[in-house]
Amino acid sequence: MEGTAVQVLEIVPVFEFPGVLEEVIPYGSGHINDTYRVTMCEDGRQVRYILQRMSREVFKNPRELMENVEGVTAWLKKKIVENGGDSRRETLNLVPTRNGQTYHVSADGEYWRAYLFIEGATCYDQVKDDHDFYESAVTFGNFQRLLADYPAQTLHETIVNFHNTVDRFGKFRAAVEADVCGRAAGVAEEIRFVMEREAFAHALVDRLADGELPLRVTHNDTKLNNIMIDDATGRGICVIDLDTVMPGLSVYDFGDSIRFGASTGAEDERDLSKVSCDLHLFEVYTKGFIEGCGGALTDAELDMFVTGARMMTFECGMRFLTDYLEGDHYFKIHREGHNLDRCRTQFKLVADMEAKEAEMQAIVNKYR
Ligand code: ADP
Ligand code: GN1
Ligand code: MG
Repeated sequence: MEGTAVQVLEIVPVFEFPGVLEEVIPYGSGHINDTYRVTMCEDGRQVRYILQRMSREVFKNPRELMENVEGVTAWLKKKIVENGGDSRRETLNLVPTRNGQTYHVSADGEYWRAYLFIEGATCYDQVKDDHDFYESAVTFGNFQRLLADYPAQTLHETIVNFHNTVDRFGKFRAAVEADVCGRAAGVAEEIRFVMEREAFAHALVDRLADGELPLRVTHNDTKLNNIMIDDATGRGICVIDLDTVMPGLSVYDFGDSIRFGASTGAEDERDLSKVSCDLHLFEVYTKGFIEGCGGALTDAELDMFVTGARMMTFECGMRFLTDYLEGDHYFKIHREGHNLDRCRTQFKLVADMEAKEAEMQAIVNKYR
């Protein structure tokens, strides 16, 4: 079997999914893992699960990654139960393998895991109304609060220097210099955009280093499609995609949500005239996130919210461009130039946020 890709259908029987298999389909629009939705027929009713092949390109130490997921989900479950919530819907629940493991290593060396499928809730790729975005903000803020006293020293750093924008800048520069695909000449304008902002790349990292900004347990990937909104109540119910829960800055979580959700266009929109930072959505999210964090934020953190939004957008654009230069090995792409399209929307947003900085700060000041 070594060297041959193991098919998803061979993996289904490994996990504790009672009943008879009805269907397995690729699912969701994440850029990292291979996600499938499994439907079983159990006692005449359909029961669904999420089955994922974790990206080996991205997660170099899947065992440690799974230790984090186990630890964080168990912690959240305990808190949810204490608060009288429904722990089968308000946090991810790992489904074990038939021999009691939380993940499976297939013959081709891939790592697999399964979760209960959260029913009656939706992951949105774009904001459809203010209310959903507000709910996502409260839920992400609340998530940070629930993890405030998590034993951070037990968390593995699943991706080292994940939001170290200075380190990202260095890797970007190396990718430009190596130019392994010969693509650099075609993106001179985008490269210049990054180079002009070398000093900016330090704005958060330096404040973390000098102790001005506190290190917290954060999600680090707070885009709108990493949260589930209840179809019946419209409430944010569950934060998903826990692969990057690590010590980080509160403004990373705030900023990444703005980057994705407050944009008037999709992350990969090719018509850049459709892409800008919507100040109304920025306000909606700011209000919700501050409420969700429940007074835990310091003045220094609130001072950095606007920078956080710009930084996460800049960093993500730089990451997409790095991946484009290196031949698209990190983010999944679905068309030629996809990572370049994504990079361009991010840089359009960064420029827009630079122009709107004073207005954005005034909004943060209104809710602090
Ligand atoms: P990636 O790291 O590739 O983004 P995610 O863990 O975010 O992977 O999963 C991809 C998508 O699968 C999500 O955006 C969501 O639509 C769906 N998904 C993941 N977990 C669940 C779940 N437990 N219940 C329902 N849908 C889920
Ligand atoms: C990836 O896994 P997913 O699709 O939710 C990436 C994020 C980026 C995002 C850009 C582990 O998120 O850091 O911000 O794409 N996740 C990882 O859309 O690198
Ligand atoms: Mg995701």
